[in-house]
Amino acid sequence: MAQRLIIHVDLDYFYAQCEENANPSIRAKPVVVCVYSGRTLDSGVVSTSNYEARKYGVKAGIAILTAKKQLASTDAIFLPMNRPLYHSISERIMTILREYCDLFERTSIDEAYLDVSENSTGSYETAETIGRSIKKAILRQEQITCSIGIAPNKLLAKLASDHMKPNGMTIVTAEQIHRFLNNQEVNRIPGVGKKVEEKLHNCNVKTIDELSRLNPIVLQEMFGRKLGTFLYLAARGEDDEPVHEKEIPTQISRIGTLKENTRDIDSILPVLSELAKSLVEKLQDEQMNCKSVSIIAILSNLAIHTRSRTLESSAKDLRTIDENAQQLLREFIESTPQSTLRRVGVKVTGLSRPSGQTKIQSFFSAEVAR
Ligand code: DCP
Ligand code: CA
Ligand code: CA
Repeated sequence: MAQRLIIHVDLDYFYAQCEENANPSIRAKPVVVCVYSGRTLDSGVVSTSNYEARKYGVKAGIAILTAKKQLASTDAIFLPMNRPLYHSISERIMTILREYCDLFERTSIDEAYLDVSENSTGSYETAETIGRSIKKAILRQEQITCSIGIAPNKLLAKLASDHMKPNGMTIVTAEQIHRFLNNQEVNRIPGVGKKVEEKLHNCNVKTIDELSRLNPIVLQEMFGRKLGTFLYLAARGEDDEPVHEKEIPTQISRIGTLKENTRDIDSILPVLSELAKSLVEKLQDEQMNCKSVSIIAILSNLAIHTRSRTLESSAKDLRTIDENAQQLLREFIESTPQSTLRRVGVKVTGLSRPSGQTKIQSFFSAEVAR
């Protein structure tokens, strides 16, 4: 069997890069994407920023007000989050990525693991060529840069993609693991948060190298069996987590309780729309379409009723799902003159994930072989 080879892709300053592409004139300026809380004009936190803004210490999680102070001397651009834009770009990029591997696992809006063991035939050289092709394809089709890590497992691939940002590519072969990990800080290991870091610092462990010198028994005593073992192996660059193809769920639903029991359509519709919105976010996150929309009505006597309809074609947009849910609710209320609703819900079924099924790696391997 060919040795395992995993590619981890992480898109660079993702939300801010999407904004730059939507409006190229802001590209040279510091760009800050904000989550406004709405309490006062500037209250809220930074979602992300481009690398120009990062030069001023502006990064995810800091207060918008702090960012404004730090960028006061610049012509920085502050923008509200535009989730639907980032979702649709992410979705198109994930579709590109799926074509380059045997197994695919998306782990967030801007990250994915690709198991390329087979289509690279275990060769780092071929994996590197695949990495370069991925970068080229994403740049050509979406004008987005990414950072790539290539390694024998997910843990190292993730650390490698983080190693050189933005627009980097880092390869860690089995022989290079020790040198690669040596001087990195323990908090680089995914899963090592503030608490674990603090405990390790208390025993003078700051680097992964220092971590690797701790006895496994001591680690298990400090962190429990599971985390202790994970840390012991991680310090050695060992990880055998497979790249999981996420299974397609059969349905997604959202249910909410009404302020008071009612059959007044105007007071139920806003609740239903909010639920539809949250459901559509999940649907888009999962890159799925649905074929049917249902509403769930839980009456004041706790009886549960549902009404469903099949869509003309699969959809995942808010308008289609919201309009169909509203229509179903109207029909339900009209057809049940005695009913008073206590809770209401929306559900989608017939889920499918479009595209990504056509694999081009066979063509690709042929091209590499030539
Ligand atoms: N994000 C957010 N709030 C956070 C962290 C991230 O809203 N605290 C969002 C915005 C990011 C996206 O998730 O663009 C991806 O997160 P990353 O941690 O990968 O950060 P970036 O892609 O922005 O930057 P980098 O180039 O460092 O990967
Ligand atoms: Ca990123
Ligand atoms: Ca990320």
